[in-house]
Amino acid sequence: MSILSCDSLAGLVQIPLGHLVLAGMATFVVVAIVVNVLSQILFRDPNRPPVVFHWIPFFGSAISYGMDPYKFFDDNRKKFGDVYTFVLLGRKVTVALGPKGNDFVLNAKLSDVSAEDAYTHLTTPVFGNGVIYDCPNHRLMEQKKFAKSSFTVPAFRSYVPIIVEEVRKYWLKSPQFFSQDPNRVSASAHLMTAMPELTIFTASRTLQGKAIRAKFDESFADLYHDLDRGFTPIHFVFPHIPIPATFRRNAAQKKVSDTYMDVIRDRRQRGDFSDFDVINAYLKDAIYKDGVRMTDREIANMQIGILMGGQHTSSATSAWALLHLGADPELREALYREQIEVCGESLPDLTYENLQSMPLLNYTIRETLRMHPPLHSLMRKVRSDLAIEGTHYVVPKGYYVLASPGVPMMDSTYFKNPTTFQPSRWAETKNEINLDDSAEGVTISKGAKSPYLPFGAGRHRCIGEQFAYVQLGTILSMFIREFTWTLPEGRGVPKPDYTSMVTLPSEPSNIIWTRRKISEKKP
Ligand code: X2N
Ligand code: HEM
Repeated sequence: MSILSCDSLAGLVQIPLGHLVLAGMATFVVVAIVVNVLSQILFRDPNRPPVVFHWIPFFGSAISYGMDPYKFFDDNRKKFGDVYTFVLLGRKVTVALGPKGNDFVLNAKLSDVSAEDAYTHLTTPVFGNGVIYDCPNHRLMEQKKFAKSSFTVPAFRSYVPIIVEEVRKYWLKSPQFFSQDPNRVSASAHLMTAMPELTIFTASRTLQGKAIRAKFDESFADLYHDLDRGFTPIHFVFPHIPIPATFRRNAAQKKVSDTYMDVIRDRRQRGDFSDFDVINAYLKDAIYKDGVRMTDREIANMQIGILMGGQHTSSATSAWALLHLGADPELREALYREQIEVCGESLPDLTYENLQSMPLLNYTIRETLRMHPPLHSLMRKVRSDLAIEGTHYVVPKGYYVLASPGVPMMDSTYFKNPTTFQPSRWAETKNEINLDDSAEGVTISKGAKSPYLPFGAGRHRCIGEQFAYVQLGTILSMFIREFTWTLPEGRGVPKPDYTSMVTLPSEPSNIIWTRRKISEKKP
C-alpha cells in the first residue's frame, strides 16, 4: 500500500491522504452536529411546532422513537404539550396527540394530507402495483368498498365453522400443541409461532378459499414469509436497501401475485363464484364508478394487501389476549362459564350467533386492543401547509403528521387504571367514553374525537374490524373451551416490542397449556 503525502505539509509531517480524508469527514460530521444543535437552540420559528432536541442530523430521534414510541410521545408531551415535531431519519414528523390530535390527522382534508405518500414506499413493493397506496385515494375508497361487500352476516356465518375446523386441524398437527398425539395433555406453546400460523390458515381459508389455503401447506408459506420480512420498519426507512430480505421480497411478490392470478383464472373458467370470499367479491363487482375495471393483477395484489394487513394485526392481538388470560385465571374461567351459558353444557360447535351473545368475550378483545393496538403510529404526508386549530402553528408541506390512537387508550383521563387489563370496564362505562363511530351501541362522538380508536377513523378507517372480531372470537373461544393455561413460572405478561410493523409481545411469549377434559373426549 502506497502512502501518499500531502504536498503542502511535506517537510513538516508526512500525513497519509487516507488520514486526511478521515479527518475531513470527521470535521464535516462535527460541523454538521454543531450547526444542527445551534440551529435548534438559536432559531425557533414561533409558527412551527417545537422540535424535539436531537444531537445527530438526519437520524434525529429515530432510536428513542423506534425503541419505545409511547415513552417517547409521553416524555415529549410533558415538555411541549400535544403537538411537536421530531426528526425521523430525514423526515420531519409532527405528532398530534390526544383525541383532538387523532381528529386533526385522521379527519384532515384529502387535499391537505396523503396516506399513500406516507406509506407507499413500504407497502407497494410488498403488495404490488395498482392498489391500496399505489393508486389515487378515490381508487382505494372503492377497493375498500368492494372488499367490504364480502363481509356480510351470511359470510361470517359461513366462516365460523371453517375457523373451528382449521383450529382443530392445527392443534392436532402443530408441535406447539398435540404434535399428532390427540391425547397429549399438556405442553408449552410458543405463541409467536402458533398465532401467526393459526391466523394465516384461518384467514386464507375464509377470505380467499380452499385453493389458496391448500397452498399454505406447501411453498406459499415460505413466500409469504419472504413478503413479511420485507414489511419492516427498516423497509419503511430504506425501501430498496440492497439486502437479501429486499430481493426475496421482490421475488416473492411476483410469485404470490401470479398464484392469485392462476386461482382467479381458474374460477373464471369454471364459472364458480359460490364461496363467500374476498376473491369472489372482486370477481363479481370490481368495476369503479367511472367504468374502469380492476385488472386481474390488481385483484391479485389486493389479496396480498388484505392478507398481510389482517395477518399481523390479528396474530398480535390473539397472542396478547392469550397472554393476558394466562395471567388471569379467574377471567379465563369466567369466559369458560360464558361459553357454557351461551352454548350449553355439552359445548356444541360454535356459531356466529353464539359469538354475538358473548359480551365478556367481545370485551376481552376490545380490552386487548385498548392496551395493545397493533399500530402505534398512523402517518400522513402533508400536501399543503396545514394550520393547527387553536394554536399559531402551521405544519408545512413536505412534513409528515402522525396520530397515535394508543396514547389516549392508555391515558387515565379516559380510562381508569389504564394499565390494568380489565374487560369488565366495558360493561360499566355505558356508552360514555367508549365506543368509536362504527361500533354497535350509542355513538357519542362522531369522527375521530373518541379516545378509543384501535381501527383508526376517517377515510382510511379499517374495513377488517368485523372480520377480526369473528376470527379472534372464534379462535379465543376454542382455546377457552379446550384448555386452561398459565404463563411460565415467575413471568408476567411480556413487555411490548415496538421494532416490528405491529406491536408484538417480546420473547419469550409462551403459555403452558393443559387440556380440560381429555379423558371424556376419548371416543
Ligand atoms: C433501525 C430501534 O426501528 O433504533 F397492511 F390492505 C394492508 C403503519 C406504515 C406504521 C408504517 C420507523 C418504527 C423507524 C421504528 C392493507 C391491517 C394496511 C391495517 C427507528 C434502528 C398498513 C413506519 C410505524 C415507521 C413505525 C399502515 C396495516 N389493518 N393492517 N430506528 O402502515 O394499514 C395493510 C392497510 C404503516 C408505519 C418506524 C423505526 C391496508 C427503528 C432502532 C431501530 N410505521 N415506523 N393494517 N426505527 N429503529 C395497513 C395502514 C398501513
Ligand atoms: C386500516 C387497524 C384488521 C384491512 C386500518 C387502520 C387501522 C387498522 C388503525 C387505519 C390506518 C391509517 O389510518 O393509517 C386494524 C386492527 C385490526 C385490523 C387493530 C385487527 C385487530 C384488519 C383486517 C383487514 C384489514 C383483518 C382485512 C380483512 C384494512 C384496510 C384498511 C385498514 C383495507 C384501509 C387502509 C386505508 O384506507 O388506508 N386498520 N386492522 N384490517 N385495515 Fe385494518
